[in-house]
Amino acid sequence: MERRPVAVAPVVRAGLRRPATSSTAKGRRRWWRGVAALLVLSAGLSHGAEKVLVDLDIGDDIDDAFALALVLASPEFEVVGISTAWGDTALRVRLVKRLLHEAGRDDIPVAQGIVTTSTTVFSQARWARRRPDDGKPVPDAVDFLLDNVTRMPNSVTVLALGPMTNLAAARRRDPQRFARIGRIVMMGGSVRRGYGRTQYGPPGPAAIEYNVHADVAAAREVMQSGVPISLFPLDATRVQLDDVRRAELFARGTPMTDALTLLYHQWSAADQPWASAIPTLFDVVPVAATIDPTLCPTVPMHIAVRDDGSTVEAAGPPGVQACLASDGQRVLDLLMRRLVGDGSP
Ligand SMILES: [Ca+2]
Repeated sequence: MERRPVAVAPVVRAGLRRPATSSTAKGRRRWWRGVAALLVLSAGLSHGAEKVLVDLDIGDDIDDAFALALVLASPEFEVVGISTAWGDTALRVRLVKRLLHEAGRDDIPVAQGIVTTSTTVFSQARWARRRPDDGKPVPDAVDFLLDNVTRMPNSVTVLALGPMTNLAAARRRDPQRFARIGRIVMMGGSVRRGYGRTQYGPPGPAAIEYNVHADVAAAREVMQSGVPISLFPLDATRVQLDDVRRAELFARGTPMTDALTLLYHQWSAADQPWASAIPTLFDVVPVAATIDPTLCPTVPMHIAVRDDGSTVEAAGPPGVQACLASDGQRVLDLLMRRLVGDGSP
């Protein structure tokens, strides 16, 4: 199982080294102190999962559902909460709650983001509506974000997998508290490569990417916020879930893979502009790369967000760490191992 490399403090390693004079009482004490320090460190690491808050526009395109499934299947993450972004955020809450229920994770809080006008097809709306509204109050996503980063300053990673409307609103409401976000891992933008139906032809030119285009001002504001940002643009995220992997995943028969199967079929049958049998798992890439950064190495860049939503390299201090090329096959292998190969009945 992949884990983020963890730097063991040199002092502990040094303390563990059995001293040459171990026959002396002093040497034995030092050795046991080293063992004790390692035990304490190990206990800490077992609880050292990365705190993540996932902000996503699940329900339109299908990649958010796969990304959330990967988050939930990965012990590297402690999910602080999930907030819904863009369009009918209340129905997205119902979708997330149903998915969490299927996964046995009703304990994870779900917050509702800002409702916006959206012309994008909510392809998985029927699955979402099957979850009755439980009538429980749903926290506001902006308050939820600010409250969490206040409670856990500089230690929450926000996985931003949709338009950045909620994040920008949080910054406008309270820039000081917003600055306590540990980092933002963002799917968005297009630097040198754009959309395209094949991964084997010449790369398409940079394009205007959906998450940025949906709310250009918000994307610009978040990118310029000074919070550390890892950016995963179209260049790195056009990873397609092929037929062979889909067949194995959909036949797996866990509650989560069953849910993904139904969501996939609603998505692929919907009357939407990206109609295709093959999902492109944009949002899975930033999640996978947070688990294993070697899947999508980043370089420092200065990205300017233009008024039309294009994101271009520009002169200036590097504001983001951007990944421009991912290892798509390894990303898919990670996803499949986590969703299919977990050994559960
Ligand atoms: Ca998304």
